[in-house]
Amino acid sequence: MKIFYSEEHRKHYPPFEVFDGGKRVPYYENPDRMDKILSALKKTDWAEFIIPVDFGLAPIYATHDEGYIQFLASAWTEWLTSDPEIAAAPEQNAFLPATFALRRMPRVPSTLLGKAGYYMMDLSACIVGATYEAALASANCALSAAQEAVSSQRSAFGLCRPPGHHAGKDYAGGYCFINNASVAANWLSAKGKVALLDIDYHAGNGTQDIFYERDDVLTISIHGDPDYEYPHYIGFADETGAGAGLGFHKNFPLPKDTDDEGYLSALDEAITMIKNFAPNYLILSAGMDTFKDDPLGTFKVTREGFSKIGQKIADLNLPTVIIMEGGYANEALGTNVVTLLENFK
Ligand code: OKP
Ligand code: ZN
Repeated sequence: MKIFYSEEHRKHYPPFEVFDGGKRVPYYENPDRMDKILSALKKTDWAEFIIPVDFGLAPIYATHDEGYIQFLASAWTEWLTSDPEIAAAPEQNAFLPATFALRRMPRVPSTLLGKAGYYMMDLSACIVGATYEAALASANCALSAAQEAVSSQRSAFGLCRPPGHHAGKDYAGGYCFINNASVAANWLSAKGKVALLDIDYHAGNGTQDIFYERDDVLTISIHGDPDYEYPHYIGFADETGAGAGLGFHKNFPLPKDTDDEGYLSALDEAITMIKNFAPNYLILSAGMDTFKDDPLGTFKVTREGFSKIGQKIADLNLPTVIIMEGGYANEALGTNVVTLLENFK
């Protein structure tokens, strides 16, 4: 299987994130995640690593707001040049807002800090010097995997970091800056009919936002109920699309402690919906944080569970663009990714 991967992510490693209750903790979404996945893939006899092609900014702007992307591109440098304390110790710092635009007031602020609270939904998507370049390279991994699916009509893997599914049209959040899966899905939607299935533990709010009014891309997310879980405000069962897109979005909010059996029964329903939609391509937002030992999840999915999940999705028999999202149980992450991917090779 062709695996699109770039080393650009490595320097996007903020020295902290602001966690629940305002606690400063080490960055969960760290480069070690990729090392664990790489080393597990390298032990197989089917992983073929390829450096992604640069698709330029056009497919990014086709999915995201221009002002938002320009904010991502310049925020760190503006921050650094605005404060000598930051400039003196850039590696100990990361850029975050301290205010948030209450219920998205419509005026885009003119200042850096105003923009930050407008374009960011939480305190986990820290911006550092390497963030923008890493986010672009990550999107190029997704786009390259999509292009490979078109030309070979086989499945391909975008080993993306940073992840993407929490990034909306004009906001960052949940370790995500550019919505890799959505950028790829939008690009792919010009080549055929696309369904996007998000199996990350957290609701794919960004993907939901981007495709909510569209009927040409079916989006489905299976996740911890936002009633108790991040992102808290979106991902409920009654959110099913709007306008032309009504009926083309589906959320499966699941209870705490969901095990293989509970997960697989929701997945069966999702798969039936995808079959009825009859797409030419599938994008799979593959987060492994449903795993029983994940520090950010409450589900109890096992390694055998990932094998069955992969099998059921692969049985759709569609060229599938698998996009890496979350997964923070680093010691098991490599094995879990290989277990899922094996079904698509
Ligand atoms: C990103 B992805 C939970 C705090 C959550 C952000 C989580 C982002 C998850 N108590 N902080 O979907 O894996
Ligand atoms: Zn997640």
